[in-house]
Amino acid sequence: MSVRDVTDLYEEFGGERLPPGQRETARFPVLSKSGTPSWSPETWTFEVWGAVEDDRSFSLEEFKRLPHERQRQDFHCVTGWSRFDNEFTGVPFPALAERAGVRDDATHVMFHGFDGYATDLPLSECMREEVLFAWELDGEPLPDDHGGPVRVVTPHKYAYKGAKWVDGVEFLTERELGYWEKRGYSDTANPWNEERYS
Ligand SMILES: Nc1nc2c(c(=O)[nH]1)N[C@H]1C(S)=C(S)[C@@H](COP(=O)(O)O)O[C@H]1N2
Ligand SMILES: [Mo]
Repeated sequence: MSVRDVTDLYEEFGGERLPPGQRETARFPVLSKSGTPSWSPETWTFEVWGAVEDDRSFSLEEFKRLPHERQRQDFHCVTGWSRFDNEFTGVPFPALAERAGVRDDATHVMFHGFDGYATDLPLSECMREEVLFAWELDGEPLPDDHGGPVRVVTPHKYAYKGAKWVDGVEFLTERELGYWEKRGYSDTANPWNEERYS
């Protein structure tokens, strides 16, 4: 599979590849509000609901048959580390949105993880090819600690905007706040402006 390199997206934000206040690391630390939840490929389902034409539900097999691609991306954690050149394979957000038929009154999105996590973004910030529902990291199945079977990655935002263990996307008609956004993390989360806290 060919790789789309999106590591130059920082140019859109007018900054350096390494955002201010970040340190590059080769490790990939694990950060979760609680432990790593368990799941099984037979019972895992992915739901799309809210301001859409049709609610949708996918099995893991169905989900992986959606249009997907491999991308090389950077990953910026709000706690101060960045990991460059991660290769994630998954469904770009706009492809999933097209399947669901997003209604005109949808303005925001809530991503839900099956550990009880949630994180929100404006719809316009999700309708980008590099927002992926990813199930592979560097050619291997996404490790459970990093959100397997499927997680969201948001290379244009701090990584708390990328829900691990994602099993639901809710289209909203007004802004709501996710888990960390309710607890004082920035809702906009632009790493090049150091939008860490609200
Ligand atoms: N479902 C879920 N997603 C989550 C979290 C979480 O606790 N639960 N933590 C977030 C935070 S704060 C960060 S920094 C990244 C960490 O991803 P990593 O563990 O793969 O490094 O996942 C984000 N997504
Ligand atoms: Mo984080």
